[in-house]
Amino acid sequence: MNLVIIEYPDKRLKEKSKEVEKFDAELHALLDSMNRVMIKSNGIGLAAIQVSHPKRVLLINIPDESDTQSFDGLIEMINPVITKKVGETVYQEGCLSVPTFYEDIKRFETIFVSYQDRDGNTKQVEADGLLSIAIQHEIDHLDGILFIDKLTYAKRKKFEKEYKKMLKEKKELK
Ligand code: QAP
Ligand code: CO
Repeated sequence: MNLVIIEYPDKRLKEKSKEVEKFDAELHALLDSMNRVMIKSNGIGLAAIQVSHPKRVLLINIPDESDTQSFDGLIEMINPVITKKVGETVYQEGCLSVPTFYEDIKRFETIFVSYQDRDGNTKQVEADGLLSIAIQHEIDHLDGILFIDKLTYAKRKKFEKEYKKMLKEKKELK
């Protein structure tokens, strides 16, 4: 499967993704292809909607201390649900679908997540730190929400201006 990451302002990023019901070879092929495109793009998280598949599927691969993405660090979550949220934390986020822009976003510090793995087995995880932030960011994608949707009005205006300029410069380079 050859996948392309879609970028803001593509309207498909606002779609609400559908629950996965079949844990079959097609799902496994999607997961494997998503992992390939995420690594190639230097991402640490990717939701299926970002590659035009509106399914409740997300991947996270937080690099270890040596900053290399090891295969054992890969987490695949199907139909994830946050069951408990504790505390508050702020982190400068980015997104493969909003290239070159980063801004501080407030999230829950610790979360408990219930999800299914690629074979449909139900799993539970307690997450904090960067993993917690990444899961919240990716679950937002499944509901059609981007991190820029969480900015204040003034910061969003500034983003739109900067982003338009970046897109124009990118176009002129081609
Ligand atoms: C989501 O984000 C995330 O602008 C994953 O030019 C964000 O992988 C999880 C990226 C913050 C946890 C904390 C962004 C790559 C990658 C860019 C990403 C870019 C190239 C973003
Ligand atoms: Co994102």
